Amino acid sequence: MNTKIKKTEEVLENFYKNLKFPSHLAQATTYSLMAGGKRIRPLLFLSMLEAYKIELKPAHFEVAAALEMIHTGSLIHDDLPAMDNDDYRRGKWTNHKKFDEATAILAGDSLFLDPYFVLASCDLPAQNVVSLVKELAYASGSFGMVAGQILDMDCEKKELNRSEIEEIHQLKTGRMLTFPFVAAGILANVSETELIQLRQIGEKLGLAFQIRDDILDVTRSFAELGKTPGKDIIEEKSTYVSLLGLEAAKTQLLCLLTEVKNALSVLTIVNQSDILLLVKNLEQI
Ligand code: GRG
Repeated sequence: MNTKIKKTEEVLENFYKNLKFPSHLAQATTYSLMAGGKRIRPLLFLSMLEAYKIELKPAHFEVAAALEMIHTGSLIHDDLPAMDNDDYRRGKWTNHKKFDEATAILAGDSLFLDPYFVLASCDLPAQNVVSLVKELAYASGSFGMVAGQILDMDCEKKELNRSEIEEIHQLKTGRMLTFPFVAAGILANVSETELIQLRQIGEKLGLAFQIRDDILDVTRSFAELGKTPGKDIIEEKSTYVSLLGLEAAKTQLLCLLTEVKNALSVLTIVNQSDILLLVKNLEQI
C-alpha cells in the first residue's frame, strides 16, 4: 500500500513542480495535495488493477493522481466561506486560510481541470483514455459530486428521509468512490455485465464510506466534548446517524461492507488481498 501511495504522490508533486505558472498557485495546489489525505480513492483503483492481475505501470499512477487531484480540489472548495467555511482540514489551515480566498478558488479550479491534461497525456490506449475522461467527468461534475454538493447545501436545514439522504451521499461521495472500480474494469477490459457489477460495488462502498464519515463526525465530536452526545450534535443535519441513531448506522455500515465483500467474490478478479484489506479498514470505527 505504501508503494502505491508513494508513487501516486510522486506524480502529484512532480506535476506542479514542473509547471512554470505563478508560484503561489503551485504552492496552493501542492499544499492541499500533500496535506495528509488517506489516498483511499487511488488505493482502491490501484488495488483493483492488481486484483485483475494487471502489472502497475506509470500511467496507472497518473490515473490515480488525476482522481486525487479532483478529490483535493473539491475539499478546497468545500471549505470556502461560501460553502462550509472551515478554518481547518486534516489538522492544518484550510487552503483559503493559509493563502487567500481567490487563490484557493483558483487552486481548486486547477485541480478540477489539470486531471484531464494528465489523463490525455498518459500512455494508455486512446479508447481507454476517452472512457476514463468520460467516467471522471461523470463522477465529479453535474452527474455526480457537484450535483450532490448543491443538493446537500439546498437541504441543509431540511429533515430528509432515508432515500433522500442516500441520493445525496450517492452523488456527493459515492460517484468518486465508484470511479476506481469502473476505471479498473475499463483497463482490465471486463465485460459489460462485470462493469455494471463494479459500478454497484462502488456505489455500495461509497454509501458505506459516507455513513462512516457521518459516524466519525459524531463520535469525534463526543470525544472532543468529553461527554455523551446531545441531541443538538446528532440532529444538526440530516444524516444516517440523525435518522437511524448511532448503533443502527454502524450496523448498516457493516452490512454494506459485507455486501461489498460478497460482490467482490463473484468478480473475475484473482488477487483480492489489498482490496479486501481496504474494505476491512473501513469496518474500524
Ligand atoms: C467542481 C469537482 C468539483 C467539485 C466542487 C465542493 C464540491 C463541489 C464538492 C464537495 C464534495 C465533498 C467535500 C464531499 C465529501 C466527501 C468526503 C467524505 C470527503 C472526505 O474524504 P476522505 O476521508 O478525505 O477520503 P482525505 O482527507 O483522506 O483525503
